[in-house]
Amino acid sequence: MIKDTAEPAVPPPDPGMVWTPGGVFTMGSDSHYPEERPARRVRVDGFWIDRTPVTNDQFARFVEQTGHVTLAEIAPRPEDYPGAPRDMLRAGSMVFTPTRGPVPLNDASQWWRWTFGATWRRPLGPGSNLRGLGDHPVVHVAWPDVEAYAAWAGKTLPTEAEWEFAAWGGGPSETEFVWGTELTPAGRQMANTFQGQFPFRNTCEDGYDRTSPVGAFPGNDLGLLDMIGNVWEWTSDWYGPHRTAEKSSPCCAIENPRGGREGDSLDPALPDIPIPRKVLKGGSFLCAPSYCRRYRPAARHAQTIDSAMSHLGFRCIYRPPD
Ligand SMILES: [Ca+2]
Repeated sequence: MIKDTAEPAVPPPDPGMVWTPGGVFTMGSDSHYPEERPARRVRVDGFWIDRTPVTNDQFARFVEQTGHVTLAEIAPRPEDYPGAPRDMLRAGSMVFTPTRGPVPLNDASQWWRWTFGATWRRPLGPGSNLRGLGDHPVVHVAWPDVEAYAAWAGKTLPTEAEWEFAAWGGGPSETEFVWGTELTPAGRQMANTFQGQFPFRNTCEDGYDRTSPVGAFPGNDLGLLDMIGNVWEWTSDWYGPHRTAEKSSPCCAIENPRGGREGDSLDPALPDIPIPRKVLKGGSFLCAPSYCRRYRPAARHAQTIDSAMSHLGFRCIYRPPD
């Protein structure tokens, strides 16, 4: 039985949150990237979710009230990063930097630049600021920052299943895109993604070369904005392959899955840096047909919990108390 299909009488901590009635949907995909497999029936209980990603204005209020210092503002400790050159152990974050021309698309170091002094307040590094970006999603926030924000707001972070169900608008999940079968139906841009030739020529047919104000694109059936594109969003699930044991049987859906185990989320390619990884969802302004077709609810990405980036933000949920 699905809990909480009807909105509970007790309100969420923030009246602007959107109620997502509990339900069953197809999570994952057998038709796209391997990490999205297998498609399976999943059931989630109802919850409230932020209508938009957390904005710079909202994050500024949190910092003002709590004095929170984000991870990107703190120099990494040498003992946490054995082998890292000392001159790199300064506070900073990863900033997308377009290349001059075509580069191998399997080498993200070509367009990601570790930038000293890049923080949520200075999204492009020293000399940049938040002027005109108050209603854009906050970026350069690592996992401890989003956890601290959620605790302050009396909320929590969604699981991957909750996030994916909400991205579908709590409804059918059978088409490739939330809005149908085409990325740009009748030429209409439905989300902030990347047009042109990645990563050097962004033609900005959607109007934005980096983040966009939340709500610049159409909402889904629940009225949720920017679930797809704009910025990737943190979820609370530890990253791991969707377990085959999780594959649903014909009769039964998997109930409220909570992701993998922390110890299994480490990146096997980096054995010397055992930093666990969470699942990101939704894609960003850097998703492009030629590079990364992750502007779909089933798409997922692994992110080490200490990492902040210029295309990574979050939104919160609130589960009704038992
Ligand atoms: Ca764009």
